[in-house]
Amino acid sequence: LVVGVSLGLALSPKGVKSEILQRCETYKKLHPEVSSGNDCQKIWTAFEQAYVGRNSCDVPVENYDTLIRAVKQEIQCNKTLFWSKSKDLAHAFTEKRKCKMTLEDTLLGYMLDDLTWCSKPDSKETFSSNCPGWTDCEKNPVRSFWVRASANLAASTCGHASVLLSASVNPPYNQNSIFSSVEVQNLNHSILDSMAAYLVTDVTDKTNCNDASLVTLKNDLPPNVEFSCKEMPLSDFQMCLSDLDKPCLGCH
Ligand code: DVN
Repeated sequence: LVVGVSLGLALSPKGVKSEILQRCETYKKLHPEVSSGNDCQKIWTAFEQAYVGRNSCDVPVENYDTLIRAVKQEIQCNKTLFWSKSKDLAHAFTEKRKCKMTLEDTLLGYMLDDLTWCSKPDSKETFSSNCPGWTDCEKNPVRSFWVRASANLAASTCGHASVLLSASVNPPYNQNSIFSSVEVQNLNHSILDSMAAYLVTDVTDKTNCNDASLVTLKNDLPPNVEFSCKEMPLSDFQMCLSDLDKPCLGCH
């Protein structure tokens, strides 16, 4: 008999706070450049005020503005790697190659990746179970956070940006995705020059860079942001993870 099996990252109420504080301190140790500007306790307070005491289907995206202001981290030009339906590949890549970084490699994304949180009216508590799922209601605390954090990353992205897309999903560029509806919409053409899409193709995939959805992506970009698309066989991508001398995704 197995009693109290915990599902994935379901944490006790105290668990969410201690997990976030611990991740914040870990990140500061791993990235000394953000260490002095960020007070993890202050970040927690700014985070919590976004959703605590609120109905968990009524947390507007703007409620995270205070948190965004509390986290101090400069986004370096040419490094942003967006992804859509390719989270594991993108994270495997940035774990090996520090020339690119995803949202979850920033302090903000690192603290919250894969966590679930919510509260309820008249409560001061944070819960990590029985919270609304991603699609249960639009203004849930988790989705609103990722929308806000994604918009912030996109707006700060400068120089050259990359996006990892998968030819195994149809369409690879989906206008309902966070990448399209939030990130592409928030790019700043006065600081961004170009965007390269890398379409990872598995052996049986038929989709290539001529796919209509990639033309849509090109057209969705702000004016004067140059677009390119490259098909990348999955085997080549895997080579990028093992042979670090191989130039990949514009990294040398
Ligand atoms: O560029 C990235 C990154 O910066 C991020 O913030 O936004 C981009 C990825 O978002 P996306 O384009 O919507 O890509 P996905 O793969 O459709 O969804 C990304 C994540 O959102 C998923 O991994 C889900 O998070 P999870 O459950 O792994 O913590 C979540 N998500 C999106 N649609 C969902 C969903 N979760 C459940 N149901 C859905 N319908």
